[in-house]
Amino acid sequence: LLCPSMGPHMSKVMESKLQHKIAKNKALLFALGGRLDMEGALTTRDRVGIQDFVLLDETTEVAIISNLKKRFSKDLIYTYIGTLIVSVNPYKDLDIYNKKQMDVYMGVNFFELPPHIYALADNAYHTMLTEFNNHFILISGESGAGKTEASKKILQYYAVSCPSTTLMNTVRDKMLMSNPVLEAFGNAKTLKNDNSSRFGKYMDIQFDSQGDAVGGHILNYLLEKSRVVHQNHGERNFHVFYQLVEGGSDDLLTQLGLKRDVQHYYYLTQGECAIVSSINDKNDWKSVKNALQVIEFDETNTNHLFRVVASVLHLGNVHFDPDSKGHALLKNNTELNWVSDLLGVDANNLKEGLTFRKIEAKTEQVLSPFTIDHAIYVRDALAKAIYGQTFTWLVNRINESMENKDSPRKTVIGLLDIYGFEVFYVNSFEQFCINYCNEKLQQLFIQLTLKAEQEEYEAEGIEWEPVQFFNNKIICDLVEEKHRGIISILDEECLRPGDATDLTFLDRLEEKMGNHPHFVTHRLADKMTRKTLERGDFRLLHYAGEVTYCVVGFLDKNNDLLYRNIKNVICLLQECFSAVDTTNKRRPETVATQFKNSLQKLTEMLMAKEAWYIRCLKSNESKQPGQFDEALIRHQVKYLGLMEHLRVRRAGFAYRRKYEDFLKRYKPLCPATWPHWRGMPADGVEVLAQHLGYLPDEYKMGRTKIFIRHPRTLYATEDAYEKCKHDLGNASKLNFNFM
Ligand code: AD9
Ligand code: MG
Repeated sequence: LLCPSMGPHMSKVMESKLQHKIAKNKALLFALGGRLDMEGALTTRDRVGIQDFVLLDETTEVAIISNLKKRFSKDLIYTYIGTLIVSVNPYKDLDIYNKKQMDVYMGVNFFELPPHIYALADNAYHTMLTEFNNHFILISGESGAGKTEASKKILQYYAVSCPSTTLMNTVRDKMLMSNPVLEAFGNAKTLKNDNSSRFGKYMDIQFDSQGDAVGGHILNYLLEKSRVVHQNHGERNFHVFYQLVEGGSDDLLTQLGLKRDVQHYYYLTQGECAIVSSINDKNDWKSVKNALQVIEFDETNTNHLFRVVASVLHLGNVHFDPDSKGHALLKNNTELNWVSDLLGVDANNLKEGLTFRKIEAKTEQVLSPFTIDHAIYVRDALAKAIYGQTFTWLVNRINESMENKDSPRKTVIGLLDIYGFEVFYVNSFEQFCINYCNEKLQQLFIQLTLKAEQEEYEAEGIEWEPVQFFNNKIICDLVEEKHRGIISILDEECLRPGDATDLTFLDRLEEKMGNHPHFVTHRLADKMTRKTLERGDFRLLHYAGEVTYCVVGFLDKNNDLLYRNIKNVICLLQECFSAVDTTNKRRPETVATQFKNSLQKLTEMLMAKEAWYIRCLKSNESKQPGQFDEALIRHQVKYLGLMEHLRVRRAGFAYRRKYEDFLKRYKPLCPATWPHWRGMPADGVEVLAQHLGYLPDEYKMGRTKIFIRHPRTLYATEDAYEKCKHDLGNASKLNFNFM
């Protein structure tokens, strides 16, 4: 029991133990890849690759990619770097997400089984329970890499595997069912992903002290509202529109005045791809309706939701003709009457709001007629506002439904699933916001992992080789710095009375940012990147690659203004629009500034939690199973900083634990420390380490923690501990607390 279980003396005991385990659970063969190498299990390693990059022989890019490729070809899509998971999108259903698999991963030591997001979910959960602290799982990667799928799998894991009561089951069902509803309203087909998240989502899963999931809360970030009125070629509007038209019952469509023909609706046809082979709108409609019931949407709320969706479709079909002076006249009243009917607003007010601007002079109100372009602009602004507010209302209702009303809340695990980095042929304000958000998350990752890791070594007084990594703070600053960043300059132009336009905004940018190493103006483009820029474009060199943004629409989208008289019209939609305050005369914050502030708050909130990471990689651009595009993977490996992360982990130590905790757990393994160690915990750990036969190079003693270089050392200690626990428990019936 107490024999040295490590180092040169370990082989016999450990070997037989390993053989036994291997026979029992083949998974361990993969898990202990590094160690098994030494024992001649090279074939396994050759076949399926190494499951933790920390155990790779060399940390070159070639080695990493070849390992990923090897594993991908065997449908092993997950690989660890320490406790971080790298996931490669398989673009096919794998039989690894089921109750059986969940059971396998429940309560198992992180490295004992093949990598899986269940292992990460389970470890976050158990750490939360034992350490009584809050956690979050940061899921990142570019558009289509698999973030949303990963977040759903994790939620399912908690829903299925945490202890439960009937009451809790309802909360869980609601959390699970919030997904199809939010995806219907917030996801859409883009060129990158058939189910692309067009909003950012952070979901707290709240647990009580028993570990029961007792509630949930969602924060949503900047919905891409412009999609409601415009879609690029090959893209669609939000799923819910197609679902309703394809799947709604005949009765419902009649009530809403809709035709069962997506081609009939201007807002659904601009991308010319209403039908997508991977999407079944009819079935999805059924799931959404069912989900709405689970999250306790009563008939009134559900009706309200459908009426809004239908009203947007009708609004898109409101067209204008010019009168003799070129002013906008409604082509006909049919669609407008439907809108007024569905939203319960006065048709004349609505008509006036769409074709005139009401200017309030000192004593009177003057109506100024719109041109056709202007009327279309106002119509689209109204559609976006209605949809955007409805989305916020929906999230609020879902939150009310998932609210934990009874159990005292203890701790949370947050799931962050935000729109991934994206580059299209034409990139606009939306991509600017999305890519900025990804910069912020990369910065958070850097701060929390690479820097934290280095700082911890320094704080613990442990020597190590500093690892150079690219810190994208410079790009975050470029975008968000007060008074100097792009957002500030954009806001200044938005507020500047007079002749401010998208192009004057670009001029200001060029004046102020001209020399920034990550900003390229069209004047400098040739020199710097040899790629020309159109007048009207600027280019940012993001951490994940360069993106050319077209400034057209930046000011408008950032202002996101609705004329007062049209605002008054939608204000009649009392419940949905309680957030629209027409009495407030102060100019609201611009869209980019609101977004910046909300990201700032999010970052601060996350910094106070313990982090877990899933880095998702896109395997190919054509969304095909079995295709591993090496160049694409290499690019992502590079910009996600996986090499640096690995080097940091390798330069350092895979495992670390506070002396007190380490001693508390493993003290039964050594007669000198069991049952009590009277001295300093650090001295006790040293005695323990010596006794366990740790080689000098294998561990370091920091100021407050022991650092262990390889996971295998820990596995062996854990094995000894498990055996000891068993033997001691049987032999003496001692009632001691091991952990
Ligand atoms: V975006 O930034 O929201 O545009 P995501 O969220 O990263 O993006 P998503 O999770 O939606 O990507 O995955 C894209 C598609 O890849 C899914 O619709 C699935 O068809 C496919 N996918 C992703 N992960 C898995 C998986 N683990 N197993 C099978 C997967 N298919
Ligand atoms: Mg997504």
